[in-house]
Amino acid sequence: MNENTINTTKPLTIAIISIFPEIFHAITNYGITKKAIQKEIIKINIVNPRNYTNNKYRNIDDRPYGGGSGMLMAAQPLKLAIEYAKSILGYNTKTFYLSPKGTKLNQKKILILSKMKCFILLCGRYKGIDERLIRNKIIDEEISIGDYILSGGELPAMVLIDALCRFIPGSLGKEQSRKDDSFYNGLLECPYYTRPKVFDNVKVPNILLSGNHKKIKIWRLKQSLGQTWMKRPDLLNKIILTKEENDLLEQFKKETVKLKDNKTT
Ligand code: 4H7
Repeated sequence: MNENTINTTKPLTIAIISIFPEIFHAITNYGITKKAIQKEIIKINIVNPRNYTNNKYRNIDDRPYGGGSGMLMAAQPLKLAIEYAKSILGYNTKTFYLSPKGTKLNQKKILILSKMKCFILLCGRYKGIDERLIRNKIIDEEISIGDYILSGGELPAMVLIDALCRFIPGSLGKEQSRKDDSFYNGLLECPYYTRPKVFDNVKVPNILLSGNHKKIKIWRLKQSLGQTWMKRPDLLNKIILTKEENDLLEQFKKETVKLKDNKTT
């Protein structure tokens, strides 16, 4: 696309079902996610299911059948909130439920989501939701952001949206490139340094001060491969390295062994 081309792509619209709409100020008011909204790259609609309760006190929680501690989110107000979101976004819009039982979110899934036109995120609170929303397929998919327990689905929803924003063309400025992101090419990022040249007796690697951009690029790729090998070797099994990348990694390994030897002797 050049500057004469009109970008007719519509914003990716995300409806969020949550009883705490203000929490989302964290992404609507700060940083790259705020910019993405201002530039109409993404659009966020928050629906509070409390507005769909039918009791005087606007209670959304209720006791679980069979007893036990804690409360559940009742099915009816959540169903109505989802239906309202669908009346705006379209009746075939998919609904994702952020839950510890979901399939684990990763960069590949984020890429798939970033190409969608719209979707609904349901944020659970209390002990979660009435199981019939899942059994009746009102929820299309359960997504987890990792194996740990949180008190609500709002943070996972924001994690998902933040990661997704980085994938949509136009959301990142010139200074932040998606290509530099860890995982973009399946590798971790290279180390970065800024001023001063010496900090706590540690000098910035000479190559970065050399001004030789071709060499710097190769050094960064080598470090990127090395970081991945040292910190997340499992990631290397998922990608195929070129001959050049393989050679660079071998060089890195040799140098690292040398460093280790120096330390111990
Ligand atoms: C759905 C069902 C997501 C949402 C249950 C959500 C972790 C993740 C929640 C629960 C989440 C994740 C209710 C289970 C409170 C734990 C103490 C909200 N936690 N909860 N219980 N990993 N919590 O993506």
